[in-house]
Amino acid sequence: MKKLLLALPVLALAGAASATPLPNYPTPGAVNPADYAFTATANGTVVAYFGGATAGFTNVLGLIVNGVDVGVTGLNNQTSQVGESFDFGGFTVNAGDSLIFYIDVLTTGERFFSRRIDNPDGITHIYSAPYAGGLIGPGGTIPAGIYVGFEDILGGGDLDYDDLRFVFTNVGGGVIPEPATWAMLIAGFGLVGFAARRRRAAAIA
Ligand SMILES: [Ca+2]
Ligand SMILES: [Ca+2]
Repeated sequence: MKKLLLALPVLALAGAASATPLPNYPTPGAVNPADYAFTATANGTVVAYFGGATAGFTNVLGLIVNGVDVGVTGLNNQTSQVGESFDFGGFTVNAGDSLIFYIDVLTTGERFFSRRIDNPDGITHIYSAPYAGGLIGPGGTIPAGIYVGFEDILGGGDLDYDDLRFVFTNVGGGVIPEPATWAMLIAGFGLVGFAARRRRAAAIA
C-alpha cells in the first residue's frame, strides 16, 4: 500500500510530461536551411498521425518509397482530426527503404516534398524533429515518432512550417549534415586522434 501511494504521484507526473506539444519551427519567417532524408526503420507500415493544420488551402499527404509513389493519399487537413492516423493504404516498407513525404495542395495544384531538390521553388518545405509522443486529440493519441511540419505556399509564404503537421512512426533519419558539418566532424575526429597520440607519446616518454 505504501509503495502504491508513492508510485501514484510519479505516474501522474509521467502522464503530464508525456503529453508534450509538437515541435515548433524555431525561426519562422526565415527559410529552413536544412535538408532532410528519411528511411524506414523496420519492415511494416509507415503510419502518419495528423497533428493539426493552420492552412487555408486544402492539402492531402502522400508517400514515395524508393522513388516510387505509393499512390494513396490521405489526412485531408480540412476534414481530419488531430490524432487521426493513416497508413498509406497498408503499404508495407522494408527497413532502410528511402521515404519521401509530400503534400498535394489541392487548392493550387502544387506538390511539395520533404526533400528540398524535388520542390518546384527549390527551397525546403518542411521542418522536422523527433517527437516524444503523448498529444491527445479528438482523433486519438499521437505516439512518439518523427515530426514533420509542412509549409504549403510556393516560395515559402510566411515560412512558419506548421501549415500541415504530422508525426510518423517507423521512420528514421532527419537532417542531412551540410558539407561544412562533415568537415567539422572529420576535423573533430582528427583532433581526438591527435590528442590520443600525444597522450600515448607522453606516457612512453
Ligand atoms: Ca505557412
Ligand atoms: Ca502556418
